[in-house]
Parts: sequence; C-alpha cells; structure tokens
Amino acid sequence: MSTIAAIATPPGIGGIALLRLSGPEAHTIASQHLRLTPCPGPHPSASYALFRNGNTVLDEVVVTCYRAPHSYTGEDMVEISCHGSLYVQQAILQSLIDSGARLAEPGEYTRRAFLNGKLNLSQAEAVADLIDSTNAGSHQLAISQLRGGYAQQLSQLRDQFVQLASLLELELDFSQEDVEFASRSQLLQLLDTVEGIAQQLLESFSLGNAIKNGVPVAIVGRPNVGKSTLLNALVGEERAIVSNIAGTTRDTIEDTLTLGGITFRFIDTAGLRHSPDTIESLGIERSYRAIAQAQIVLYLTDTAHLASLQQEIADLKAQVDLTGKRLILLLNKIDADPAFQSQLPSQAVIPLSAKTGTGLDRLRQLLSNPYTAPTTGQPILSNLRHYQALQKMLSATHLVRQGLTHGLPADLVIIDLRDALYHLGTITGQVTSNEILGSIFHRFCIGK
Ligand SMILES: Nc1nc2c(ncn2[C@@H]2O[C@H](COP(=O)(O)OP(=O)(O)OP(=O)(O)O)[C@@H](O)[C@H]2O)c(=O)[nH]1
Ligand SMILES: [Mg+2]
Repeated sequence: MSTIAAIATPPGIGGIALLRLSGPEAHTIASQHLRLTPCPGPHPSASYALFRNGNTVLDEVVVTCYRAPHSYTGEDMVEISCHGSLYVQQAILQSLIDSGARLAEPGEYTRRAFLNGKLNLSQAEAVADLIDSTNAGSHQLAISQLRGGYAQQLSQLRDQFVQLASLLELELDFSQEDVEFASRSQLLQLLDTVEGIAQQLLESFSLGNAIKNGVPVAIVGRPNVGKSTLLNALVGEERAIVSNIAGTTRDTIEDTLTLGGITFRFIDTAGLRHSPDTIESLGIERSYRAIAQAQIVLYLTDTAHLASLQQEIADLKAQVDLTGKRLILLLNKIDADPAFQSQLPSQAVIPLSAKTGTGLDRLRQLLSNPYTAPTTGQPILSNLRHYQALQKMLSATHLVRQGLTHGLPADLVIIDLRDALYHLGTITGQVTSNEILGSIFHRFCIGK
C-alpha cells in the first residue's frame, strides 16, 4: 500500500483547508515538513506546528496524527489543517508528493477503510450519500445506512445461509448414502425470512429513490392552457414567461419544490401541437423527452378544450410510452368559467385555477401522498445497486425453494444457493470484485 495525499476540503479559497495523508509512510513523510509530537496510542493527537518546505515556512498549521488501526482508513494517518489559500494548499500538497506520497484517487480513503474492515460496503456507499444529501430525508437515509441499516441484518442472515450451504456441500461427499446434514425445514425457514426482508426493501425503493433523487414531474398539454402559470404557482415565483400567445414556452424550464420531505422537480414544457416553426418544433421534441424522463406527467387542459382531452391523451400515448409513469389529468382556468364547476366531467380530471390558486392544495397532496414514509422505522432502500442485487437474489432463492420442495439432489440446490449468497454478499461487500469497488468509489470526491 502506498501512502496517499489529497486536499479533503472543496476546491477553492476558504478559511481553513484540510489535507490528508494515509498509509505506512504517513508519519515519516509528514515529519519531513513538520515537527510532529509523537502519536503513540489509540487516541489522535492534535498539535500546532510550522509546515516547512526546505527552509521556507509555508504556513502555521494544526496537525492531527492517528496511529493504525485507530483512524478512518485503519492506516497511519496525518491530517493537516492549513489556511485556505489556493497557493498554500497546493504548495503543501506538492511538498507531500515530493516527499514520497502519491495523489489519492477519488474515494481512495474510504476504499481503504473498507478493505481494512473499518466499514462494510453498504456503509462506505452511505458515506457518499451523506456527502450528497441535500435535505432532511436524504440525510436521514444516509445516516441510518452508515449506522449499519439493513446491511447488518442481511449479513447475519447470509452467515446462517453459509453454514447451511456448507452442510449441504458435505452431503455431496456422502452422495452414495442417504444422509441429510442440512435441515431442509431450517433452510426453508431462512428463505422465508430473507425473502420477506428483501420484498419489504424492494417495495420501499420507490420511496427511497424519491427521497434520494427527487421526483421529476413534467407539465404538459396543448399551447396556452396555463402550464407555465401552473409552474409559477407551484414554485411560488415567476420562473417561466406567461402570455396569451400560444407557443410562448419554447424550451423546457425546471424548478423544484419540496413537499413532505420529497423534492419534486417540475419541468414546464413547450405546448404540444404541430408547428411549422423550426424552433418551436425543437422545443416540442424536448417536451416529449421531458415526458419520457418524468415519473409523473401532469397533463393540463383548460375549460375550452375539455372535449378533445381523450383524443389528446390517445395522441400522447402514441408518441411516448407512459408505462410506469403516473398520469394526472388537470383542468385549468375554472375561474374563468364558473358554470363549469357545477358540471365537472369526471372524477378523473382535477379542476383547478393556476391563476387564483384554487385546487392547488389538492394537487400538492395528490403529488406527495404516495411517498408517505412508513411510520414504524422500517428500513428504506435507496441504493440502486442494492435493489438490483436483491432482485437477483430473489430469483435465485425462488429456484432454491423450488429445488427443495421438489426434492432435487443437493448438488443442484447448491448451485442456486451459491448464486443467492453471491448477490446477498455483494450488498455488504462480503463478496466483492475490483469492478464492483471501481463502480462504487469512482463517484466519490478526492480526499474522501
Ligand atoms: N383565467 C385564467 N387564465 C389563466 C389561467 N392560467 C393561465 N391563464 C392564462 O392563459 C394564458 C396562457 O398561459 P401560459 O401559462 O403562458 O400557458 P402555457 O400553457 O404555458 O402556454 P405555452 O407556453 O404557449 O404552451 C395566459 O394569458 C394566462 O394568464 C387560469 O387559471 N385562469
Ligand atoms: Mg408556457
């Protein structure tokens, strides 16, 4: 293991910047530039020091020394807090590299922490989520995963499976004799438990994903029905230009609103129609792209065009695949036609006035209702990699179950069981590969 160095604070000028050194030579390299107080024990020691490069004093710094394994990475570490001048940060980093350190790769500190057993893989991923968190909901998800979350429970279950799998393998050595070392009923019971947990986690994913990444909502419809007015009313500011000229919005315009802890990303789009205008047509293409990427489609019409709504929806479905998306039909401008309020067409269309605000509360509620968090403190899955691993694990456990109920020989059951154990193990990192680690850590910051 080489000794790595990086600036851990964000690039740019700041009050203080933090540099980190980690690896077997961390203390030796640091002591070429600093007079270090010895750091013998499990407790980190912080001290004031001058950072020198040769005879030149670069800065007055505070140095924190950690001894392996009592550090974030589990290795010897030195952290240097210097003044946040760009020059000072770079000069200190260059000095450390000149003295034998190597520039750290993204996430390399956390990768080392994982490899040294300080964190499991799910916790390492939670570190990146915690850094990325932008609201109370995503922060809470990341913290609970960092504190262990469901990965600990899955890892314990996997250990029990491994024991049963080894008993099953033992039976192969006695295949001539009719013996059963692994209790089939115990195995089935364990399958019940792990499948139950996996199902619950998979069901929580749409909520977890919404909390972590927000929900894209496209506002679409024919020109002039009030899409931009609705965007402005929802986000509470004049984001998009509103006019009575059909075809006002040419490009997609986005803004966000947090409802019940979920960030909704509203995308106002160019009105859908056949237009000879090249620019408008390009805008309309973007509208279709916005619909394709949205999870929720707010399809807006107004009182003057209600009669053609069904046809418009049929045309829309012919253009874009709406499978898996929530389509909400809205009838705007009910303020302009009071007679309409008494003869509303169907329950399926939500009446509102983007201008006066009537009906907007109902719309907000409708948007956030499906994302109500479970109250019992159940774990929530927000990690796509875990989601995919659990799905693959479930396919394998179904085959194990089938094998057991049909009394298939142990050597066949074992193949599926190993497959299930593999996918379960990739969540916690009990099973891993350079490819998995690479895809996880490349999205980290340098210095973390
Ligand atoms: N009376 C009434 N007028 C509205 C309402 N909502 C929008 N309007 C008016 O309808 C016209 C069109 O509004 P926009 O918000 O620009 O419509 P749009 O759907 O974004 O139009 P394009 O960008 O051209 O597709 C403007 O004159 C708005 O003031 C409403 O709820 N009631
Ligand atoms: Mg508009």
